[in-house]
Formats: sequence, C-alpha cells, structure tokens
Amino acid sequence: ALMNKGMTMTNPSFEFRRAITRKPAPSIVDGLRAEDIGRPDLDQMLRDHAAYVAALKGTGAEVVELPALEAFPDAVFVEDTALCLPQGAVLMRPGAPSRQGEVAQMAPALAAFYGDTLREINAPGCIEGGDILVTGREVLVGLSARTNPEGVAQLAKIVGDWGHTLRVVDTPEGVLHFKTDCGLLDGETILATGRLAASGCFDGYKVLLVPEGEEAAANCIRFNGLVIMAAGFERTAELLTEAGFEVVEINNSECAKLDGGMSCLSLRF
Ligand code: CIR
Repeated sequence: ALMNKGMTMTNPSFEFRRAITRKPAPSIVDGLRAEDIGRPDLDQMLRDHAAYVAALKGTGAEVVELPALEAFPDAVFVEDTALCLPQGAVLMRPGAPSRQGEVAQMAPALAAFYGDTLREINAPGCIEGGDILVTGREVLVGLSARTNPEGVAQLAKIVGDWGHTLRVVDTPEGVLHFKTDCGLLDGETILATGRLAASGCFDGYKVLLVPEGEEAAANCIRFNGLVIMAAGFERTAELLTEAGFEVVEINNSECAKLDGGMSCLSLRF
C-alpha cells in the first residue's frame, strides 16, 4: 500500500500529524438535532471551537482550518465527511440529505494530502464518519440511521484493499452515531457507555465505562498525548486521569444542542 508523504505508521490509531477542522457558520442555528434543547449560540461555539483547535495544535500537529460554510449548517462536524487512514482517505456519503453537499466541499482539502489515494462511497450506500471507530486492530463501523449496509460493504472493499479488517456492529436505538457512545483511548482501550459496551462489540478490548449519568462524555478523542473530552463530566475526567491519560476539557454546550461532540469536530490523520 502507498504511504503518503510525511505520514507515520507507528500507531495509526492515535498518533496524528494533522487535523482538518471547519469554522462554525451563523447557520448552525439550523443544524440537525434529534431534540430541541435550545438555540446554539454562535459566539460561544466559536470560542469553544478555537479552544479545541488550540488543543490539537498544542500537541504539535498541523491543523488545516477551513472557512465557515453558511450553506451547510452542520458543516462544522467535518468528521462525518470522510475516513482518513494512513494508506488513503475515503469520502463518505452522509445519510442525512442536507449534509451530502459537505463532501464536495471537503474533497479538495483531502486531495491536497492524499492525491490519487482518495476513494468515495457511492449511492445508494450511506456512511457518516461518526459511525466509524478506527482502533489499533480494526475498522469498526456501527450501522445507524445514517449508515447503511450498502455503504459499509463499499467501505469494507476499499479498506480491505489497504490491508485493514472491517467489522460491522450495531448502534443502540436512539443513538445518533456509533461514536456518540464511545471513543478510542489507545489502540487497545476504549471509553464507552454501558449501553454500548453491553452489546459485546468491544469484547477483547480493554473498556473503561463512562460513569452513569455522564454518557455524553463518551465521545472523546485521543490525539497524540491528549484525551480531549467535553467539559463538565467530573467522574469521567477523574477516571481517565487515574488511568494515566492527560485530559483536556473543552466546553461542548453548544455542539451538544446539535448532537455533536469532540470527535465530530475534526478529521485526524
Ligand atoms: C447531525 O445531526 O448530523 C449533526 N447535527 C451532528 C453530527 C455529529 N457528528 C458526529 O457525531 N460525528
């Protein structure tokens, strides 16, 4: 398989040289949400977003900050538009029709790094990046309202050609994305909610369970030396710190109103 210039293969699951983010646009007030829990405040979201980008940069990574896209209210959640692996990137096809146009807006940024190792998911397949967890040993994909078996079959073929194993699992009923309920801590260790872990999908991994009542803390990211998590979940922060991880907390109140969390805000590679 081809390696892109400057990429490392030491541990593709949490060592990253780069991230891509996109600035929130005023149209975020029209973003998708399962339930209306209030209007997202753009200024607060911009401050939180800046803190998130600063945390990524603080690890030494290069962060490509794309401009806001007023025409796509959910475009700040860049993770859903692509899967980035050391061998190549795959443009997703979001299951939410209002989000499908975000992919063409992301393609040039990825092409700049991946050149001709850029692949894509085609209709009638659908996948959103929030349903994919790349661990040290496999690509785990959760079926959801946004990700269908046809999309997963296409992805399995692509990543299989790159030497990865793909395993398909279920996302609990009523949970937006598979990763809404989990995050990778290192190649072998996953932070997960009890309701997701109960399905057995992480059997064989080391699992840290999010304390009850703090389910919204599960969607953390491991980015180089840091675990970046939503602020305000004291018991989860303590659990991670005690397990030896360096934790950075970012206010997530505004993204949470749109069912978004830490992983959604970046593509990492
Ligand atoms: C949506 O419903 O698509 C957005 N409001 C939230 C997307 C969150 N993305 C993610 O969890 N990867």
